[in-house]
Amino acid sequence: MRTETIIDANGASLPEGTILERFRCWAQNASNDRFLQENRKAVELALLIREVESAFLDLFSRGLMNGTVHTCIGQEFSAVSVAGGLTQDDWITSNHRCHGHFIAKTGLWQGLIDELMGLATGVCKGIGSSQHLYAKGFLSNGPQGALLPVGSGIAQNFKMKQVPNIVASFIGEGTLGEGVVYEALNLAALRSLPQLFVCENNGYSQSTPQMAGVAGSIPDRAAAFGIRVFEANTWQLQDLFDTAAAAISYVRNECKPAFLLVGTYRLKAHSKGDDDRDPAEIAFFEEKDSLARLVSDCPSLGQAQSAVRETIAAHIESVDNTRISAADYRPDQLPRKSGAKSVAVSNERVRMVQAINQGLEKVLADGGALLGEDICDPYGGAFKVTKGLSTKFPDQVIGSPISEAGIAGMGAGLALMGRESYVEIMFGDFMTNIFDQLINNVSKFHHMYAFQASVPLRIRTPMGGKRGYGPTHSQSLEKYLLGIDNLLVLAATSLEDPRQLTEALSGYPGPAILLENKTDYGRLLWQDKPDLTLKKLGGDYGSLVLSPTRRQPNVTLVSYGGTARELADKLEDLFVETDCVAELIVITRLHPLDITPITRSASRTGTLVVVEDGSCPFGIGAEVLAQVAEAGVAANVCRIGAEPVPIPSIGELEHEMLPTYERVAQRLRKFKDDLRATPGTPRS
Ligand SMILES: Cc1ncc(C[n+]2csc(CCOP(=O)(O)OP(=O)(O)O)c2C)c(N)n1
Ligand SMILES: [Mg+2]
Repeated sequence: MRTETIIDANGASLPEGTILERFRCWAQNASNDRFLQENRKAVELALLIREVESAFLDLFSRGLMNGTVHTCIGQEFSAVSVAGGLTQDDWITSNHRCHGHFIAKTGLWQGLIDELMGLATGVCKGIGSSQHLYAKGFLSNGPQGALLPVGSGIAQNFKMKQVPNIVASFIGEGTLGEGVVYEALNLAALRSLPQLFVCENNGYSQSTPQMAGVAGSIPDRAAAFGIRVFEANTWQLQDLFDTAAAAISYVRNECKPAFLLVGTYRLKAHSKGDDDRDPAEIAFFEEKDSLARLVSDCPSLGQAQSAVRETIAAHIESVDNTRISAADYRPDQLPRKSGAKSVAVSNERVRMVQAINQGLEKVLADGGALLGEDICDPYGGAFKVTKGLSTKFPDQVIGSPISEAGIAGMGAGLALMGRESYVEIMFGDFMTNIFDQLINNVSKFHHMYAFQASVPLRIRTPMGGKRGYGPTHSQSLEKYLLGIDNLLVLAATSLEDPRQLTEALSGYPGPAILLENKTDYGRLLWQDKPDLTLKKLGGDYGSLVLSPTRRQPNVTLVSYGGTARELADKLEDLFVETDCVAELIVITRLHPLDITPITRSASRTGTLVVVEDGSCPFGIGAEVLAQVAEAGVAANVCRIGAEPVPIPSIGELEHEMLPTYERVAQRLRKFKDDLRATPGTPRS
């Protein structure tokens, strides 16, 4: 640790270990005289960025803009040096401090201004505003680190297409605290992806100085993955531009990731006005600011700055104040229609696991990608669903390290580039690890990027217990995954050939989750039984209805996935044991739910029982019953699910905690007894 005392411009001493102490030697030694002569355009671009952002601060201070704004004033040359080396077909993924990256890459400064003003002429129709920008070759998002694996996916797509393009992914040094950063670095290094990680170290993460937020060495982090590190700063401009160019050509020519660490300083507050930094420190860097110095040393640049300022002001004066309407904004990508016709289901004699495998093979044959942990041959996945696929499609089946968020993001990047991508999460329990990708990235891209982006990503995962795997490998977490905007959730069941689902999904532009069930994998697909009729209702992902052929149903039983199959297998036993003649409605599309077949059946039987795999509170049953009530159907209702406790490994105890056939039958008997004790009106 250096102990040199820092004296500010007024002779006051600053505490040791400050950012000023760390960064000032770069700023002090700067000399950019020759840089301007050869890089006039780059300097003018930096000026444009600064003037646009200065206009933003002005508009915000006058209450003419909504939300927030993070300016890169003082850091502009970082964006300009990197974007200058990129082609139109290269991509940038960026963060909250994205205006400089955006203007430098796309040139769309007017659309950016309109965006922040919330106008329909904005690059994202005013929907995303400052942090959520999209244009060909560019996307930014606010959650720190979340776009890094998406960038890895875009880079993976370039590699698969064998085009010489690269992705530059910007983060700040504070974001080095996020785990997903390391997942992306690892994935990019392992897969040798053309991705340049650009870390803009401005010494602060919001209010937290680097010393309090980043332990150890920044370059050593990337080097530990075998990633080549380049370092420069925004005070030595020639070196910055040379280093950025060298890093870009390394990534492009070697098709390998690199890490570019750019020392810099933001001269304005973190966002609009939050700044607790030492004013003497800010004054020091203002005085050393490369752009201001170039302008003050060069009168013609000063004139250029005034001209840009006027052009921006004129643009702001002349904007068209039209805003996107609610009607234009509202539509999502989710399928909601259900067809009126139903068809009899007749399945091939094949096991569920093979049928899923064949569905995935078709996806790959059509150019899709498959990512997951341990999915490659000879292992073929923890449940053997992907067996043989990596041998047949070695370039499209990507075995990954244990990085659920990383591969979900990578799948999103591939999907964003138009490649249908399936990601296998080995156990449904680990869907928790991909929540940020689901909620803040893939489900949002379509709307927040003003309908310019679609993400045909499919996340497949086995849910469920009854195999003794214990508390963290047996859960049915679907209730946490349902109701996410613009995220389709399907539940496969061995009652129906799962290829129907993968085939229907191949034409679906949005993101989807495909839930499978561990107990279902080994089952033969449902085969006709004498006294039961299985029909599939029309429309994509239509529900299934299993009805008794000779008796009149007196209970509507609703379930999905492997449990639905278990109940279907025992429907006759259920009658014998409980006197319930059940019509079983099997929901395939869990979200958005098609309530019609359920209301139709429940209004005939007068009794509705929902069986879900997870625990009942705030679950699928609650949603079904709410929608049935809203539809005005009166019925006696009952929910059956797992006990609200972690699932134990002990065989017998596990079965007591889960909605097995035995527990469903037991609960139904009690329900009927209760109804007999209080006859009369339906209890919904
Ligand atoms: C996951 C997440 N956590 C917290 C925030 C709130 N936040 C926005 S910017 C920021 C600081 C980021 O610091 P750094 O990565 O150094 O970038 P800089 O702002 O310095 O450019 C924080 C904490 C966020 N956007 N995302
Ligand atoms: Mg920072």
